[in-house]
Amino acid sequence: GGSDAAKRRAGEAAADTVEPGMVVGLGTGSTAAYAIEALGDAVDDGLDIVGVPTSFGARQRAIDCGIPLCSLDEIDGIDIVIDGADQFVRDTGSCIKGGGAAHSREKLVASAAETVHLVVDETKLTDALDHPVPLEVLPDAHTVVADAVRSLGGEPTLRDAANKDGPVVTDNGNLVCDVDFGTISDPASIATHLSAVTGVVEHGLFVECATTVSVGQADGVSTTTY
Ligand code: DER
Repeated sequence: GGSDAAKRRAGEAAADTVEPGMVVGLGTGSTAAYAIEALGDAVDDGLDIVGVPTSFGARQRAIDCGIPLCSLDEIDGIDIVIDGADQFVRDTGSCIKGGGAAHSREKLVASAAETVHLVVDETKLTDALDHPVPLEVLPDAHTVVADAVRSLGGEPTLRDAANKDGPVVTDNGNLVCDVDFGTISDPASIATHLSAVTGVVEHGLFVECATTVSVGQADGVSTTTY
């Protein structure tokens, strides 16, 4: 969803904030991809940065764009991570991530980042989160986790792969379960409960995690800092 022009404007606006010498978390998905491309162009023009990819896909994109890379355990923290979202609440900076099945490493990189700059097109904006929440789950645990999330009021669906028989398998070798909670009035409470479910590696509720958001429209971009 969302127009490519709007996604491009958001991604390029975030890339423009990157300073020489920064360590940059590289997000996953089609909106963050525009930021990666813009950073690649800036590196070609002499910008000195190091990227930390949040997924295999982001790593491949960064390699193709010529961005020097390193892993999280080679650096002392991240200056800025630029990443997308499936749904975003502008008032609070909370969002749901995981559409690209990369939310575990995305959340890890975000947790180590000084600035979390989310990039979305306006179709992602909502007043209240009501998008299904992706869970990365240990393969053996998916039926047990399904039962546990039902008792939390969620409706779980194991995420089927598109170009492969069977379920999606993450970069970490786990499965993804999308849980529909309807409208989520208290994201922090659901996040706490999901984190406590045995077998859940990570959930896609990012509660008040954005420090900055760039919202792309067809004819412009607006950036908010929290
Ligand atoms: O998986 C993620 O969290 C991604 O950021 C993703 O959900 C956003 O993807 P998009 O920018 O292609 O909509």
